[in-house]
Amino acid sequence: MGKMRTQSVRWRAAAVLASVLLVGGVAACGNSDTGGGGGTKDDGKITMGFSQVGAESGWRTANTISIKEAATAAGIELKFDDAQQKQENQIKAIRNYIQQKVDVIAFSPVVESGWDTVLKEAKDAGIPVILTDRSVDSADKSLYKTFLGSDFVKEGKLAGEWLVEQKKTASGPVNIVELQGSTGAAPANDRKKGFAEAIAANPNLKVIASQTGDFTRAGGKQVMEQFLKANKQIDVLFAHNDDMGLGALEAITAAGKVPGKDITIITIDAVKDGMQALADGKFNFIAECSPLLGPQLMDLAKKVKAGETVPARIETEETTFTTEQAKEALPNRKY
Ligand code: GYE
Repeated sequence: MGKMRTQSVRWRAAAVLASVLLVGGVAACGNSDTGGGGGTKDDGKITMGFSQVGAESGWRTANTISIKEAATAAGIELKFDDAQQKQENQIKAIRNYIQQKVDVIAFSPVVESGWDTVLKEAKDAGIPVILTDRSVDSADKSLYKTFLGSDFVKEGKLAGEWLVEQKKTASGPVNIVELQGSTGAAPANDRKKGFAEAIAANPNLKVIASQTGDFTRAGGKQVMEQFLKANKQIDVLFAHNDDMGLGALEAITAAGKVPGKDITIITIDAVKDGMQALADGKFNFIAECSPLLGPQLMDLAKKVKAGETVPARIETEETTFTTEQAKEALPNRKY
């Protein structure tokens, strides 16, 4: 099992590398879409303006590193902006990139709604946009070229299905508290939805409290403290990411309860600290969400710049982990 996983990860890495090399070659020989008439006005060098959500979690840190490293490896000049979890900062950054006439704009939208105007501005300026990690709810799909990222509904479902299986013999109510991600963010909306759909299979499973912890450790700790104060019996915590779960561990321990035993803990992401908590038995289950989107993003940028059509949706490959699987995977975990 461990070997097969490692092999498939290696195979995937090799495939990504091969496609990067291949596309790199194509882009280098192809016409520039700005030169016209087969001219080679530019030297094939691509400038990407990237607007990142923030630095709220271990996932985000790993994602930022992946994007910066992949840009360097692909020979793409990267302009990078950290929006500190604020949509207005992202809009500002995107407008700057439009003014600077970058070749491609990529961004991970902090929330789903409210992007039409700025996306239209990019389109009118002839600058292609790639959505990465999180998507937008714009009805006009021509406002962006593609969306590269995870299926967040599926992640929530996998988390819920595991719980349904664990509690299938429960004869009475199972009280669940939920730590939601940032309000309005696609992964918060979708993980909530997927989880709710899955646990509907057993009417004993009830979400008795659900609040945002903003995807941060501090948020997770603070909201879990409130949950513990307000609710006598909490059987399960579902946290929309590892960081909030890690923050909640402190609150649970401080309340004199044993995480992973008195309260079953399910999270999403599978970053190193989360995997360690799972291996230690403090978490019980993690649905993986891969932050290593950099190489595929650069590959897409080259294709889009070369005028190639790309799939409208590219889904990240992911898995799930139990304590045993976390112990096995941890030594090779990259982030
Ligand atoms: O799960 C969380 C981060 O958008 C998938 O954002 C990402 C989420 C990730 O802050 O840890």
